[in-house]
Amino acid sequence: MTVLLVGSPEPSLAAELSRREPLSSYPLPDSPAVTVILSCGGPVDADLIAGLPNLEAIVNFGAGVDAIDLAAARARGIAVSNTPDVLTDTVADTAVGLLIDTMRGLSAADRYVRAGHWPVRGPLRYARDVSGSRVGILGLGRIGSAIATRLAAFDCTIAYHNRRPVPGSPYRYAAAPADLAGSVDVLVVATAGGPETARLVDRAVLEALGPQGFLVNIARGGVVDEDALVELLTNGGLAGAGLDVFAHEPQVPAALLALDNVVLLPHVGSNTARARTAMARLALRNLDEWLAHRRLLTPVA
Ligand code: 8YV
Repeated sequence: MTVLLVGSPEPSLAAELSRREPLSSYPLPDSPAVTVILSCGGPVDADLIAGLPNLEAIVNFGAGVDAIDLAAARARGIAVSNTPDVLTDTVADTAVGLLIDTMRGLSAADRYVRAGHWPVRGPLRYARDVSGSRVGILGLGRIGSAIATRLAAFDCTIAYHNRRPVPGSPYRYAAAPADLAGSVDVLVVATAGGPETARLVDRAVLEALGPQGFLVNIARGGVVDEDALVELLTNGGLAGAGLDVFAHEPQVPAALLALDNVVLLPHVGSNTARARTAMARLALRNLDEWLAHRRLLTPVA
């Protein structure tokens, strides 16, 4: 049985893998031997899946499985696992940090001090309060809920949009993304990526958020119409944005680099030693469970 490694394992996973038998990498001398893929950022597309006639399972390092063609896997009855839960708190912390940085202009203020502007230009213009603000969460899953819990402690008024209302949720449900965007100060994107949510935050949603509104995205760049986002940020159609994810990573639209109302992070949502080690171990536990018992511990629904 051959396990195919797709993508490049980051240090936490590489460290765990170095203690094990080496895995195969593509192109394979013998693709019919492959029964399991270990995916680190993919891509696991329909062509790759079609070229592996005995593929049984795809084990993903990461919660997001948007780099895997789930429809192609499903059509062949191939099982897929991810690494949920172990990164929830870490990603939620990133989201709140990014939101505060964006609304209060902390990174811009840091640049101001470093550039020596303070003694020359004096105090900065006023920023916006996070405490007491109205926050819209797009996607009230595990991570969205953890973000909401944190922001509730800042006395924020929380509303959300989700595929369907979450039973028992204390937060106001908005029937559509544009309704949510139109009723909040900051919209936090926490949905899954992939075809179902592609450009869910389109120009109309961003325009509903409006010149006083902020966008925070810790989900996937493809969930947002990036061209419309850049245009609105550039011409004052949005107050600001905090972005951990982009449509074509690691490329960041050049126009954003010049804007002081934008905070840009290189996809570091889960980037702590604890979270990444836990993700690596959970991915490998899924792999071992499949190899030993044809079962996954954390299958993707
Ligand atoms: C990881 C993530 O950096 O888990 C996810 O879906 O976006 C991040 O936590 C990424 O998946 C690693 O490839």
